[in-house]
Amino acid sequence: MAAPKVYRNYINGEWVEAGCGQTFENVNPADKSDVIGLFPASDKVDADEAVAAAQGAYEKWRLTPAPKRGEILFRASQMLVERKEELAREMTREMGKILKETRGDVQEAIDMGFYMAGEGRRLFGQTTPSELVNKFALSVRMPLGVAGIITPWNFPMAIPSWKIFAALICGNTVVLKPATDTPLSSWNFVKILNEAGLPKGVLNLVTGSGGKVGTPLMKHSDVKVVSFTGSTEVGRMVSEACAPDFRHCHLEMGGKNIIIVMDDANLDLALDGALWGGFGTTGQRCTAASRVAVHKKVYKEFLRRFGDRAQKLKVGNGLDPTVEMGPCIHDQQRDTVHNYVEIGTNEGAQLLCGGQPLTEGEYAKGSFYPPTIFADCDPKMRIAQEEIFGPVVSVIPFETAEEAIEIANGVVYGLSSSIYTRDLNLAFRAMRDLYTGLVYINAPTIGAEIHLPFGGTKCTGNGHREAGQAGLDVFSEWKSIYVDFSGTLQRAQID
Ligand code: UN1
Repeated sequence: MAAPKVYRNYINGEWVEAGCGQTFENVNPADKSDVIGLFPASDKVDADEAVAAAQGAYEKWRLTPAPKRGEILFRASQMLVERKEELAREMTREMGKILKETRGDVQEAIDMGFYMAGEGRRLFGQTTPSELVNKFALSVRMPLGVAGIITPWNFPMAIPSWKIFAALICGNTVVLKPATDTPLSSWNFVKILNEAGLPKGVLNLVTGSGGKVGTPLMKHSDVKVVSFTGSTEVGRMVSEACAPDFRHCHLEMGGKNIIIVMDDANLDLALDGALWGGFGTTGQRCTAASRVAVHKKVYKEFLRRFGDRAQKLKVGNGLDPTVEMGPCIHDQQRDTVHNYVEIGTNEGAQLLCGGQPLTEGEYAKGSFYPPTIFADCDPKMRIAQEEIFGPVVSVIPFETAEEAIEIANGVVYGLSSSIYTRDLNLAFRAMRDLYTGLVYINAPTIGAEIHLPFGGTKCTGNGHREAGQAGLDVFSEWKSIYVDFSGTLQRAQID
């Protein structure tokens, strides 16, 4: 077998090894013998160098007209379009999700690129009358400086793109630390952006572990905003690292999302939604529908059909076009999933299907787990409360819409929720009362589009949103400007 390709960090316009010379393997979760490449196992020295490069490039980039910054983003997005298929294939190989989904992941980056490129000619502020005569008032967005961006493995290009495109268009420079399980997609993304014409130092890439690269990055006093997507534990660390000197941070963490199926729902549609929401991306989305609450009147029928269809989903290597669900990201994640299945069984939930790792034949090569459904769950069970991040759905029976909404809101997270009903009044009540950052009516909990705010309430986030206009708020600060052309002293609130 050919030796795996060796990749490098990208710092100040150069491809460089980690200072310590160490590397780590990027392995295909569908076939662990397939080593995709060796990536720099960087540490604080490399992170500091990248921050210094980004700091050095900041002043010039800040003063580059936003429409010019937008042109580079536009070019990069066009290059993503041209290379979409190859980028998606490489992503499936390193992350495992099926090709249709990795194409979607690249598409999400393309959409965000074009959207933010357009922002180069908008970045709207306000112009507004002053309360005083011959005085002019306006507000403008200003960039923050160096942005430290720490991204997860489940959306290896989309999530870096949400953060990086927004950061760059606002005039910040960036150091990206991607997940160790999926560095190739970030490497591809950074390469394309630089080929599109970013000046050196504006976007830097440092691969390596959270402890060795993420921690020094989040603690660095020159990193003026940290944007992080990942676990609640690490999110808390980011928050604490930024708190002492009030550097900004944007956190996007866990979810325990729900689909509510009412007795008047179109059951075929609800089943399609529950399967896609629960088992799409092997359940490894923050937005995954890991809970399905079903009205008692349709509970039995829904459960029977849900179990039948879940069992028929074809699990395997995502590069095979007939496969519907790929592997877990690695064995450790699969063990976590299986551990939760044991917890659920001990809690008294009824295992309807799945529940054992897939280890025979071709499956032995990778980290596979089948679609798994627990029936008759109590909403307080751990499997109905905690994020599992795998193909496990907990089904909860209920009797009234009020009860369903209480169940929906009765978790520490608040990312996404959904209701299937034909009752317009109830749909509007749900839109008002579901306390999540995303609400879907007659659609599953996944599938957010890039031009609306994305994020969640409670332990899912820290009050910020990314994507759309809200994403600009993470990477800029408002400056209100008053121009007095009266030639006299005018006192606001007094004269
Ligand atoms: C995530 O799960 O971390 O709405 C992001 C969705 C995708 C993004 C998911 N557009 O499911």
